[in-house]
Formats: sequence, C-alpha cells, structure tokens
Amino acid sequence: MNSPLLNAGCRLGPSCISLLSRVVTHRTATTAASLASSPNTSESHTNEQKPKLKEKVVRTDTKPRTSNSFVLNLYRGQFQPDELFPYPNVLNEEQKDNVKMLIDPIWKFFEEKNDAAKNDMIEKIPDEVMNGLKEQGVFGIQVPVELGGLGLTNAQAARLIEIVTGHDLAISICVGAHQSIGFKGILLFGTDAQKQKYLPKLAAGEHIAAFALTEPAAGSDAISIKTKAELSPDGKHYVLNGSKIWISNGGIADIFTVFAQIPTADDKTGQVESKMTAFIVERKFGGVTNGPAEKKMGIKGSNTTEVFFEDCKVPVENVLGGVGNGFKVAMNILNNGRFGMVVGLSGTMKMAIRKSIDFAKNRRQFGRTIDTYGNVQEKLVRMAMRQYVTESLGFLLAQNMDRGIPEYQCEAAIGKIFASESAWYVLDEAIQIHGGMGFMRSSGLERVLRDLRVFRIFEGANDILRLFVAFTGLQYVGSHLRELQNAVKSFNLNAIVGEGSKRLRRNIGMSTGPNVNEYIHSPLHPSGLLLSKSINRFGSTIEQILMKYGKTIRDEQFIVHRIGDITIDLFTMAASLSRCTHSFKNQVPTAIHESNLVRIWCEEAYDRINNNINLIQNPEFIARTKLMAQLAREMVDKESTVPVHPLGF
Ligand code: MYA
Repeated sequence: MNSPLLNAGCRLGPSCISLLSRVVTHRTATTAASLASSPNTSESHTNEQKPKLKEKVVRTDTKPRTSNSFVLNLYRGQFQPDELFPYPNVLNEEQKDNVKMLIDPIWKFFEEKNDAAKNDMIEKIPDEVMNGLKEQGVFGIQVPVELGGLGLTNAQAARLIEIVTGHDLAISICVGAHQSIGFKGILLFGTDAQKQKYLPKLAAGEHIAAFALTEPAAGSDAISIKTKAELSPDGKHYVLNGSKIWISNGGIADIFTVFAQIPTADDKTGQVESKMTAFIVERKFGGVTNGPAEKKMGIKGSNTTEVFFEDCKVPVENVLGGVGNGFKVAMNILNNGRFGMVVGLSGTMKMAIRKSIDFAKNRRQFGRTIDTYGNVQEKLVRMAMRQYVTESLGFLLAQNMDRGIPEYQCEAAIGKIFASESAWYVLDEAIQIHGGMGFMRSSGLERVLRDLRVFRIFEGANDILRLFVAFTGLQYVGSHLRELQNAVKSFNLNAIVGEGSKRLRRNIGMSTGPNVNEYIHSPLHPSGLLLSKSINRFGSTIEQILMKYGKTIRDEQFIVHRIGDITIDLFTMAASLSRCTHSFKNQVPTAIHESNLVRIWCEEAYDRINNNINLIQNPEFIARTKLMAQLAREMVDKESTVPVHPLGF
C-alpha cells in the first residue's frame, strides 16, 4: 500500500525522520510580554556559545511547538486563519475620530512649514520644523497620555506615520529612530520608575532618543557586539566602553538605548561569560561623545553618527529588561517597530503614485496623453498593486499587535522586506514615467529614491530577514516532524492520521489544499484557490527539502533565500485577500477595484511561487548554484572580474 506515512517510513524509515527532526532547532518564540514578565532573568548566550545563523545547534526538545502564526503554519502546509481572517478592525469610532483630528494639522504642517528638498540640501531638519513637530505631539505618538504623549494605539499611530513618511523620509527617520526604536525599549520593558523618569521629556521631544546596537564588527550579526559594561566594585553602576556606528540621531540624542556585553565569571568554573544587556544611557552621564554627521546617499536631513562610550558610568537601575536579556530586548524592539516602516513606506508609495498619475494625465507625446498608453498603464497598476499589498500588510500587523497577538516576528520581517522593496520599485517606476523630468531634482522623486535605498539595508538587511523567516519556519516544522517520529514509535493513531493523511492526499494528488475559500468573499474564490494550492504545494516541498538536505539545509542559502521569497508571496496573497474580503463585507465602495488588483497580484504570485518551487527542486538549478559558488570563489581569489578584456589588454 502506498501510504504516505509508510512511504516516508519506507523511503527513509523512522530513523530518517529522526534525522530530519534534528535538522532544525526548536525556536521558542520570545515576546515582549514574556520578557517583560521576567525582566531579571540572567539566562544568556556567550559569544562563543551562541549559535550563528549559519551554524544552528540541534536541540533535543521533543514537544511540538504550537503557534497561531499564519506564516509559521504555512511551513506545515496549513492554512491557519486565526490571525488573518477576518481582517482586523480594532478601532472604535472614537479612536478613529481622535486620529482624524490629528491628521489634518499634521498634513497642513508638512505642506506649509516643511521643505523636504531644502532639508536634503542643508542636511539638517531646521529647528523650527523640529519645534513644530514637537508641538504637534509627533515625538510621543505612543507614549501614554498620563506621561505626556498622544497615547495612540499601533493602528492609530500607523495612520499618522503614513503621513509623516509620505511627506519626508528624513524626518520620519529622525522621529522613528527616536520612538520606534530609540525609546521603544522603555515603553516595552521599562520599569515604572524608568517610564516615569524618561518618557515625559522624550514624549515632548525635549529629549531625543537613539538606538545604539550596530558596531563596526557587528551589523547583521548583532549578537557579536563588543561594547563592554563592567560592574563597578561597589555594585552601583556599570562602566561602559565601546563604540557604535551609523546611529540615527547619534549626534542629537540625549538618551540612548545601548546594548553591551557584561562579562561575568562563572562561580564554579571561573569561565568568563558575556551577558548581552540593554541599558538606558543619558548623554549627561559623561563619557558619551559622537563623531561628525555622516555624509550619506539619502535621508540626509536625519542625523547619523558614530557614538563612543568611554568609561561612561551607568547606574545599575538603568539596566533595561534584565541582565542577559539584551539580544531579545533588541529583537523585540525591532519587531515591534517594523510596522512603522511598512505603513510609512505605503505612504511614500502613495505620494509617488499620485505624482505619476498627475504627470501622465498631463504629458502629451505622439498626440496623446501618456496615461492612455499600455506601457504607462501597466506601470501605474503594478505600482498600485504593491502599494495596496503593503498597506494591507502594515495595517494587518499594527492591528494584530493591538489585538495582543503575541507572535508576529515573521510577519513583521516580511512586511519590512516587502515594503522596502516595493517602495524602491514604485519610485523607480515613478521616475521612469516622468522620463527626463524624473531625473531632475525639481521632480522631488530622485531625492525619495536616494532616501529609500537604505530601507532595504537597515533595521535588519532584507537578505538576512529572508533567511530569518525561512529558518524560523523550518525550525517550526522540525518540531512537528519530531511529533510524527514519536507517534510512529508509540503508534499514536491520531497524530499519524493527522500528519499522514495530509501526505496521502498530496501524494495521490487529491487535495487542492486547505479550504481557504471558506474565509474569502466569493468574487475572490479563484484567487483563494490559487492560494490554497500554493500552500499545499509549499508544505510538501518543505517536507521534501528537509528530507533531501537534512541538517545541511543551513548551508544552502541559494535555496533558503527562495523559500523566503515563496513565504513572502504566500503571505502577501493571503493578507490582500483578507483585506479585500473585508472591503466587500463592509461594502467599501472601492471593493471591486481592490479585487481586481488582488486578482492580478495573486495570479502573478502563484506563478512566481511555482517557479521558485520548480527551481529549488530542479537538479539543473542546484548544479547552477554550485557553479555560482565556484565562480564567486574565482572572482574573490582574483579580487576582480575574471575574463580577459576583449581587446586583450
Ligand atoms: S538598528 C540596527 C538593526 N540591526 C538589526 O536589525 C540586526 C539584524 N540581525 C538580526 O536580526 C539577528 O542578529 C539575526 C539573528 C536574525 C540575524 N524576534 O540563533 P538566532 C531569537 C524574536 O537566529 P543569530 C537600525 O538599522 C531566536 O528565536 N526573537 O541568532 C536603525 C533565538 O531565540 P532562542 C528572535 O543566528 C535604522 C535567539 O534570538 C528574533 O545570531 C533606523 C537567537 O537567534 C526576532 N526577530 O541571528 C530606522 N531574531 O535562543 C529608523 C532572533 O530562544 C526607524 N530571535 O531560540 C524608521 C521607522 C520608520 C517609521 C517612522 C515613524 C514615524
């Protein structure tokens, strides 16, 4: 009999499943909430012990991990609707009115009082603009009202961030580095005393904050920072020494969230371990200096500098989130702030689309306005699709965070990747539609393109985040494969039927996948079916990949990167279908237009997914990846391109 379970057993046997289960580690989701509830745990990783992205250790945990994360469950070929359907709608009328009241004055302020082109030219945000933004409350959007902020929820904040970022990316970075990451740690993990002490002045913009993680030798590999914090002999303060680079607001900040290693000797072995820890550091503690403002490609109005700590004394009560929790504090701050980038860049895209439409409607060539040509029409629609999907992702994320969904790190990472790549695409196309005009400074588009370049690099480089999403998903599957292995050993029928029958359906080609269309409005069913088929195929592909590569999958970045791409396509299909279903159900007047954007998006995403799955299963592609690795080595050895010049000299 061709039972899929027996199949798996026959081909590989339970011991092979055991091998699979050892491929991937069991990753425990760490949420802001769980960290906040145990602020003083001293569990830590030393630099030496810490597994790196490229060399994961294998754990022996046997309990399967459960999660409602939509993205994680895709890796099991499952459609987990809880966090996606229906599309959340968290704001009540009063909350909506509160934000609406803020939008107009902020919009007016940007139109009348700020000149983004001038800020770019002088490489500074003028004091009067900074002061105007402070008066509008823009520096304390999410600080509770009783501590002097606007007290907005994530969804409310998202609506404002969209407007700020749509007008001026450099200002958005200044304001975002201040609150999205600079003092976010105090909001998330601060003790009451820390909140009372720091938040009122930060919310008023009287103090500016910065987030100091990156170091010369620790960019994407954030865990290997070298800045040291040593406890003083009287145990009253830590002495901080080290330097940080590319710190947004570094030259203007009064308060820093700084990450440093605390060397700690083990009582028994005497071995020194480093405990990465977050600290709230005031510039006025002394020993804090900064370098000159960096000369950058874009976001020039925002201030970026090196920051140096030299024997800076930080009181022990300024430890943030507990000794040894620094890495998780950093990751949770970044996860929590990412929705801002997603919605903000949606605002940027909208601005560029409006400009492009205005231009195309008025520009006549060959006797017609250019908006009537298919070339331009395709560009406009592709730009609008990307903006729609980004907006759907951003407001899904922000509202899910408001709903208290605890685990959203993969969804946030996908949002960041998708938004930054889409905004780059949209601005590039906007310039193309404008032709020569787009290349001129006066169009205002070349500045935005320059500003946008860094968004694919900072706050987690997209290449690294793609791997992060894929490895997190693979690890999640690993824990369930272990469950299957245990079920085989103990003949647990329920588990076997659960996992096994899915495989059976797949193997005999019966199932078209999970019943996605139950959750989707009927005009969207053809797209729902594509999503359903894709999830099903993805789940079985992940299984096959794990069976084929075992633990060596960690070294297969050519493949893992594409698994990341497939995940992004699946999640964007689902998020846009969810939002559009919401639009139909709520009789939103643009629902039909939205459904047509979503239809094209889903059909094309489906093709990309199949293409990527075919690639990673294709031996010829695998051979090409080996060839590419070899060619890259030859180039690196030669320190240049390899071919001899066609003229021979
Ligand atoms: S700030 C600098 C940004 N820097 C980075 O983002 C660093 C990127 N690096 C990383 O994210 C990590 O090092 C990676 C970890 C992912 C590479 N959530 O074994 P591991 C847990 C929750 O995978 P590694 C800037 O640019 C993981 O589960 N947990 O670690 C500012 C594991 O836990 P456990 C996570 O191989 C720009 C443990 O950590 C996450 O070393 C200015 C170890 O993990 C996660 N994400 O690689 C922007 N990751 O041990 C301004 C890992 O329990 C803002 N873990 O299994 C602009 C905003 C605009 C808005 C405007 C507002 C107005």
